[in-house]
Amino acid sequence: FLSRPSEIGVTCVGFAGGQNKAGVDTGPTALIDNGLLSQLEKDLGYTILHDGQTHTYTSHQPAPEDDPIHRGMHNPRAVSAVTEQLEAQVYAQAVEGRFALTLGGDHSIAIGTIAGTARAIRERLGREIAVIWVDAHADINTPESSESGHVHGMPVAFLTGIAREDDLKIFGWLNKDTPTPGSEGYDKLGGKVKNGGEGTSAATGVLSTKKLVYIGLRDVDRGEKEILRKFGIKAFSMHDIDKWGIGRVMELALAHIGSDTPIHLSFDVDALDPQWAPSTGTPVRGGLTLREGDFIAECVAETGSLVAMDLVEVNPSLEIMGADETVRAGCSLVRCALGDTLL
Ligand code: Z70
Ligand code: MN
Ligand code: MN
Ligand code: MN
Repeated sequence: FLSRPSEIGVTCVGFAGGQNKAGVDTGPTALIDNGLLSQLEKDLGYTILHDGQTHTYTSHQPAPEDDPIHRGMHNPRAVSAVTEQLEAQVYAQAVEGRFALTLGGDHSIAIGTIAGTARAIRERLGREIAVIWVDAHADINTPESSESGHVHGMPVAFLTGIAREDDLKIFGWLNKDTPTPGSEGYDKLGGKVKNGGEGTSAATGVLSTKKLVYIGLRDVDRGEKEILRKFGIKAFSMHDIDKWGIGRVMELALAHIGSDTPIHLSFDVDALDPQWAPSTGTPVRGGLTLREGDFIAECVAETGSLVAMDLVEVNPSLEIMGADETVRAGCSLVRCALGDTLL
């Protein structure tokens, strides 16, 4: 139902405000300087549409003194402003049938990319997207469950509607087409009051909790585990990968999504073991090998249903000795997702 896109629309997002370590904003430049876009163009034959900029959206962001902590979140208005702009950019690529590739930046930017892909695919194909979230972390904290206040640990909660925000300056744009919290049948966070069946709760957002699959988890907060259980979200941890092997895990993950479903792949480079990707804000040992990461991307490419990808959390200023290796690993993941290693 999808033809292989011949064009890739690239968006570079130099944003670090979803967490507290400087340098992740230079991730896109490092990936491009390593030759990523020319590899996709020359080796893989894609037409690249890129404005040549790494967007920092500075004119859209409030000054730090105008962005105080809200519900424990750091820089909430800045994250909201950046992701709102990014949503429109990714939408504009995907609605034209281009593959939407976004280079981050910290993972909070997925609020914008996934919302943009979801809107474009709904409009262009009348379909709901699925998301494969590859990460050491679940990034599904609500502002209240978060211990850090970093919004890069919350994007999935906002996208699924598990977390809601009433302040129009903060993610108001994200909720405009979904039910108002507190309205009939919905609780204060926008979750459905009634049981969603099979003993799990339901939420409404731009992404359905049923169309979400995690791979690579190994550092999940207590509150997040509760959320995953409550909403019955499909997750394959490193334990599952050790137990079943990455081949079986990918079969199960793709079976959960179902065939003929447009897929957005959101890949946090910290899913890889620090041996291959040390230059990232929150490295966690016991992760994916580079080959397993590439294999995940290849399997998703093989479905022919991949419409968008994020590559995030590459921070070349951390573990400088390993920065090159981390950047090369990131480039490899993107090339694999675009079919490089398929025969
Ligand atoms: C933790 C939090 C996180 C990435 C760290 C960590 C989240 N659960 N995500 N690094 N990429 O702060 O909510
Ligand atoms: Mn992440
Ligand atoms: Mn992570
Ligand atoms: Mn954090």
